[in-house]
Amino acid sequence: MNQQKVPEIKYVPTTCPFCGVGCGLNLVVKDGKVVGVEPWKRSPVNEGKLCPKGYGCYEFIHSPDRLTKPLIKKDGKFVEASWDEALDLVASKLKEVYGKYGPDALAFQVSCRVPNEECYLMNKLARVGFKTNNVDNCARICHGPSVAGLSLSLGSGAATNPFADLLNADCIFVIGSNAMEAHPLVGRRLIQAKEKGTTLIVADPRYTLTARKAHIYMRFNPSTVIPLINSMMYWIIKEGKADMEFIKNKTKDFEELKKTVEKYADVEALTGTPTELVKEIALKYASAKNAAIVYCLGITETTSGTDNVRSLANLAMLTGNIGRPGTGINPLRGQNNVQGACDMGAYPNVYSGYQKVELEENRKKMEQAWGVEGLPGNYGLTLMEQIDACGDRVKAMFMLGENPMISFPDINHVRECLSKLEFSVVEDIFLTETAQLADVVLPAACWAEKDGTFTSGERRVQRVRKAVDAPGEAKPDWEILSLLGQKLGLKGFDFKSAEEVFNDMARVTPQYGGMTYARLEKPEALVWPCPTADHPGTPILHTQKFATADGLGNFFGIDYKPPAEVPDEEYPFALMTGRLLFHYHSGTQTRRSKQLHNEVPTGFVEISEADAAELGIKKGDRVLLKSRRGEVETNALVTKDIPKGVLNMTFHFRECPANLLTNTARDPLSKMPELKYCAVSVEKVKAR
Ligand SMILES: Nc1nc2c(c(=O)[nH]1)N[C@H]1C(S)=C(S)[C@@H](COP(=O)(O)OP(=O)(O)OC[C@H]3O[C@@H](n4cnc5c(=O)[nH]c(N)nc54)[C@H](O)[C@@H]3O)O[C@H]1N2
Ligand SMILES: Nc1nc2c(c(=O)[nH]1)N[C@H]1C(S)=C(S)[C@@H](COP(=O)(O)OP(=O)(O)OC[C@H]3O[C@@H](n4cnc5c(=O)[nH]c(N)nc54)[C@H](O)[C@@H]3O)O[C@H]1N2
Ligand code: SF4
Ligand SMILES: [Mo]
Repeated sequence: MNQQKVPEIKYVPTTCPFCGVGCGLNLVVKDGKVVGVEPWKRSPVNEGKLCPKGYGCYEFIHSPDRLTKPLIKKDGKFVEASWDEALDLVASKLKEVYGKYGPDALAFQVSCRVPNEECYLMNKLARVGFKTNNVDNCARICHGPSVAGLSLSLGSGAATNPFADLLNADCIFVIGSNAMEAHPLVGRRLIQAKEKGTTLIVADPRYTLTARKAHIYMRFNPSTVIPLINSMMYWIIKEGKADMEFIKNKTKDFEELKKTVEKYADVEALTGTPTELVKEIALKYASAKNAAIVYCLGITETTSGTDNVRSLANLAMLTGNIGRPGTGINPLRGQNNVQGACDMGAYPNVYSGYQKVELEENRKKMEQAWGVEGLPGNYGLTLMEQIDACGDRVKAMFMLGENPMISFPDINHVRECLSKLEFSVVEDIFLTETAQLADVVLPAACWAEKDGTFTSGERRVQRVRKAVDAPGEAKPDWEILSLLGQKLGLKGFDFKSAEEVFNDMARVTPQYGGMTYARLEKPEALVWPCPTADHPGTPILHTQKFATADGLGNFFGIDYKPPAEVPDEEYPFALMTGRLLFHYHSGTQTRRSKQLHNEVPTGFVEISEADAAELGIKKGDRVLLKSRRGEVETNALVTKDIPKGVLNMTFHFRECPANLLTNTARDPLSKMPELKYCAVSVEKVKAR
């Protein structure tokens, strides 16, 4: 009898590379290729369940158009180069710019898609190699206002409670989050809680998939969060539902809040929400024994982002809903490793662990640990400031796993700025729209081809494991940065593994100080803060007191400000932008998945039935959108789900990119651009 050879199949447990929920999964490896995804049931985050992106996450790995060799642009065309040649060029050009213009002429943009080890090394390279704090990540245009706002209110910018803890809530208030599409495995927790008897309230300008799951849905006009929350707080105080004991013992400046919200009894004219409904929801939230707030970009991505976040912190503190199971204020962090990128010090004012660069003791500590002198104490340039400063203050830029030519506001402006640089490097897994503009492109290994850790939105630090080899000569980002550090002649860059980088990071980062790869092996991993080797980790924050200097939570009286650009005669619609279940950001990965592409092959704009009727637009018609910054042609989707006067688009599709239209105006505190609101016009494209 012929013995048939059974192909060897390997299952490699790892963490999903898409959103900040941090689902665990198994990559199925056969003949050196990832051929599928299987549930990893022991993960306490998703218990073996995945969303469509999780199931489709392996399909781009072996794409024929992965970058496989370093590329150098010569006479306007990319030419393949050896690693030595490419890294020598990058090292010499960065040094030349540094020598000619000084440290602030260099800028570093760090991905939230790559493991902690790689974010940490980029922060180290910028600071040790070039003495600059111009290092930032895309949290700036995501939950930057959460980091800023929650730090001001509570002393720490992170989510307060674990996702599974939503099952302990009696009431959950979801605002500006479409969790069913953007964080589906948190969406699952919302549904589980509802089945257990929790009241689910969803507030959103659009009747989203998440809103459809709610007991009570509250529609309000885009960018009117502050009057809405102030009004809720007015009714809570008026009806005697404020938790005066909590306020007295754990907070300060309540009087300032009380005085401010007195002006907001009735806000219907501004928000479009009936006062009776605002009052009903406020009292439901305040009367629950344990109530949790879940929010996302509908709160943060505006010029009042930090104020919106502080308003939500006000609401939680007013009702004593913080520091216990089933309570808290939970920003759903977006990218798989956006929490980590911030933790790792890929931020212009802090080293890893949020150690402020302005404090001399922190600089001394890092100088000693890293074996350097003269670390700078200034606040470096933020993501969008780096773009604006191109050609002026900034002469060279290093973009690691960022695709601003699709994902930053006002793409025409981004292109113009990037073209003014004397030198630019992009390190990515594909030749993106941004990479095409670079002088040097470095090919990176993707998450399935390297070791590392991602920190999810609940501060859970989980392992990423190498399942297959990278294509061609692509290398893990940590290895590329280590080699570059060595080319630059820097000490402390001779790493042989991702684990060595992790250990280098953990010894200077208090919240990660007690973590090792060995300790992260268990399925539940570890949740920071975990300062010592025997510390079990900290799933819930602020249980005794707040993380502020005096231990008290800060109330702020916050007044409404309109968005930077409002509809007028020429541009009569408000444009909101966001996501779809099946696609992820600039689409480099999800658009290469057959399964996901078949679900939604291209973009569209949502328009209300009333507006569509007035403009003679029908479903599927081609329409042209214009703003003060650009124009985009796309398909119309006529729907009941959005209010009149409002349009909604996703930004995933390069053939109809929403960010040609969006506004770069920024929140003064967090420097967040107004991605969720700008004025546009829309017209039907006449058949040619
Ligand atoms: N499928 C998929 N999932 C993702 C991503 C992805 O690209 N695709 N990206 C990940 C990332 S990085 C992030 S940050 C998250 C984002 O997750 P979400 O923030 O949940 O996603 P968005 O689609 O941007 O939607 C935000 C919600 O805010 C609402 N909104 C818009 N304007 C306003 C407003 O003025 N006020 C209020 N209250 N609400 C408003 C929108 O109607 C929408 O329902 O998703 C993560 N998950
Ligand atoms: N209009 C509008 N614009 C938005 C938003 C919105 O709601 N509306 N949301 C904003 C938000 S919240 C975010 S987070 C940003 C996201 O913006 P980006 O971070 O620019 O988006 P991604 O597509 O996730 O791109 C990251 C890049 O990383 C690359 N990459 C993936 N894995 C690796 C790796 O292992 N190594 C390397 N070197 N590269 C890798 C991908 O190929 C991709 O080119 O977009 C923002 N832009
Ligand atoms: S919910 Fe997020 S982490 Fe989980 S499978 Fe979907 S994209 Fe991946
Ligand atoms: Mo994000």
